[in-house]
Amino acid sequence: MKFENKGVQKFIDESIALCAPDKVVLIDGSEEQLESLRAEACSTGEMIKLNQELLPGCYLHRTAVNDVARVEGRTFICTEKEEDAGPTNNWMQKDKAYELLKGIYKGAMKGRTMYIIPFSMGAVGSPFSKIGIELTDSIYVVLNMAIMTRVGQNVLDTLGDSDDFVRGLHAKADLDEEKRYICQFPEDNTIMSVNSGYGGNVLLGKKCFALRIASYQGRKEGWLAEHMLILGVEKPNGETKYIAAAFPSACGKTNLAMLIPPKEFAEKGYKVFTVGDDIAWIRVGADGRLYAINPENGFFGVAPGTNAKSNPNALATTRKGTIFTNVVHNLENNTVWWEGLDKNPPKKAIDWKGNPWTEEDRANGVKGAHPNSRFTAPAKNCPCISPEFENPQGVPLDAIVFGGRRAKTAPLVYEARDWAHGVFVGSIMASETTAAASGAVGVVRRDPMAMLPFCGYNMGDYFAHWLEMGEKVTKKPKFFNVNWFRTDDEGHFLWPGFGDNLRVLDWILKRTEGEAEAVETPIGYVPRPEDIDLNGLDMTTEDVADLLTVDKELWKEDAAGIEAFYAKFGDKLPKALADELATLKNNLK
Ligand code: OXD
Ligand code: MN
Repeated sequence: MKFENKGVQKFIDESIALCAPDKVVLIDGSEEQLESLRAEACSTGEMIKLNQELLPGCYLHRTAVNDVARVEGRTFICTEKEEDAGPTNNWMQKDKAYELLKGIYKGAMKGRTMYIIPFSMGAVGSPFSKIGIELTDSIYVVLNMAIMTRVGQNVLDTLGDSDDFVRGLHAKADLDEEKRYICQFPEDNTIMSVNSGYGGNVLLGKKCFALRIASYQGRKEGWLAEHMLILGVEKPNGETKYIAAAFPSACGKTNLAMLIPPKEFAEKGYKVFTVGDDIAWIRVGADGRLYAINPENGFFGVAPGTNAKSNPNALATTRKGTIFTNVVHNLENNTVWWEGLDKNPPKKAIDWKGNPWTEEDRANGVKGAHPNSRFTAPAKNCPCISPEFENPQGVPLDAIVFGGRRAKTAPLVYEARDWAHGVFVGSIMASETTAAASGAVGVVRRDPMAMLPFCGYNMGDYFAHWLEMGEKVTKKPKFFNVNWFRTDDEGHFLWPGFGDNLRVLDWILKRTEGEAEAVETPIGYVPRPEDIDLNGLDMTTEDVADLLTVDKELWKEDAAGIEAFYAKFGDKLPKALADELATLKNNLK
């Protein structure tokens, strides 16, 4: 196969020589080609075509049972020097990693087809966008990438003879867990992923490129790649303000991005629009404001718990052109089901492992869908997709929000004093482990900016990069921290969450406009209870007061935890953050 771009040619030739596929196919982005691949995947059992009347264009796929989630323990940042990966990443020396991986990839595509996927993260040709080429031996990967990214010949045309593209090589190999590696080589714009077929490990545009490689590129080039949703709030006066928000995995990012305003807010004229649910690329505009795009073109969302109440927009998004992975196959009407979809699990069904899912299984609490089962759905299906979704210049940010899952420590919302304090607030983000995960309950896991598993370089340098960005932003957004998960002493959530989170976003936006009150506390500005609009909510200002308290003793404990966490970074910890910690401790005296 001939390519005009010499770098592309070299990458493909070398990968073919290494993996030895029987056949090589270029993905041109045409519907005819994708349709023939869907048919081929159905003929081999790799996918199941679902009821085309109820779910047009939808398919079901099951991964191997040992291959159902991202594997952080087998994810590596491969650089020349260990210091450049930093204390929070797994590191492999890059030449050693290439050598190890080449042994595993050798001949891995014998008897298989290699697909060449040229893809763009961000609208093709946008100044924010970046190009990648993923080589894979999986039709499932091709079809998912065609939903999650912009794929096809026009991407190669846009690349021209530039060498600025990310090289991604994925081989399923034997799905051997012991030889599963997800390796990022940020210094070489290269990703190698082998022995997995699970989305987060193999859709290389997502976590591997758009976060790990892109965060490294962003540092070099002066921008930010963040694990953030982007949403627009249209206010009753018709103006739309944009918020980017970072939360650790499984804290409801997709739900917040697709929020349905409470009735009283909708009646006043509030509307919420989704720009992105997982990743934001953020640059400084000519006017000194921050602008963000969502580099993805679809949603790779967790299915269980998604329903007509929790997230009707996400559910509607999955009703056509969607690939479901590891959910229940409802044999009654050839559709899909998952825990939390509704109260009517199908009587005739196949579980995510491919076995009959019986009445007895259900009675014994055996789950039909894997807890990390997913939908891959086109963004354009989303009823509340932002009219600015394709805007090549991105949307201007008025607020940056961080959040975590804290039972007591963090109040419902607080505002940082300035940029450096905002970076501090992001850097101390944390969640407490819940009973749902294995291991001890209530253990604090620090996850700075929700980037712990996704930062492609030393996190101390990442903090410094955030601080430096502030110097270039002359019209700064404000920073906030939210916590939807505060509980009473019996462990009941104190805040209703979901659509009612708009009541908190409303205070946030009013603060950015200088239109809402707050009181200063040792940790930052907190609203007075009466500043949160409770109209239509069965809660009193006293209830909200409970959500807004800042307990100095708990914060003293937290400050000690932050100090221990910061110690990991040694002299890479920026002085500005050490100063912020000192200020916090002083404020708590
Ligand atoms: C995701 C994650 O899949 O953050 O988006 O784990
Ligand atoms: Mn994510």
